[in-house]
Amino acid sequence: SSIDSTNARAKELAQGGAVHGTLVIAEEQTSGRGRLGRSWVSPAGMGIWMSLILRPSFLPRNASRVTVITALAVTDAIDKITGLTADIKWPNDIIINSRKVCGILTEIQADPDTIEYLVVGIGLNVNTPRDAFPEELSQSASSLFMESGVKVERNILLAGILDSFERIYNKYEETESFTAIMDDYKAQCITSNKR
Ligand code: BTX
Repeated sequence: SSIDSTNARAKELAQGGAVHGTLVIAEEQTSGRGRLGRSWVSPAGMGIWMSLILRPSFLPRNASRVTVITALAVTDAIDKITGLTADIKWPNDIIINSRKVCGILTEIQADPDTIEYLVVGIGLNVNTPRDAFPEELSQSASSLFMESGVKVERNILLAGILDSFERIYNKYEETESFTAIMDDYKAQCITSNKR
């Protein structure tokens, strides 16, 4: 129900041998983390705060591709379940109407040619009302509820994200071909060809 950070917990579990596909999900994070030591606001009961443990067969240098796959899975599920059109801001933000609704944090433990484990953290503002964001995020952050005016069943969205993720990830792992995935990413990426 409440945890410091699902990414931190997932890394502990992975270190202890948790299997590929283990999911850590919380109603609330008290120290949700973004990249580069930044924090992620994760109030109780309003969003999806989760971390997936993976043990990929591909090389560590391709680990960042999981962020791309995750971004596509999240936008696909948002589109299918809410009808909202979400864009991707390189490399790891999901944006609707110029505001951030989701961030992705991918962390790996690897040696030079093997990934021991990878943790992909997803923070998605689902039913967050405007006044639940701190003042400093009032211009930059949004939620699916704020954009559509409709509350979304988080379990259904969660299932949709995992379903899309599994489809795209498994196809990549089987074929090791990233071209089609990158084409989809570029088509949705609002930072392409911009400074
Ligand atoms: P980021 O470093 O790209 O973005 C962090 C920045 O986004 C913050 O500095 C702040 O400006 C803004 N921000 C913070 N909270 C929110 C929010 N709820 N909505 C919109 N903007 C916000 C992005 O990092 C990666 C975030 C991953 C979060 C997930 S949640 C599950 C998992 N566990 C964990 O500790 N982190 C990940």
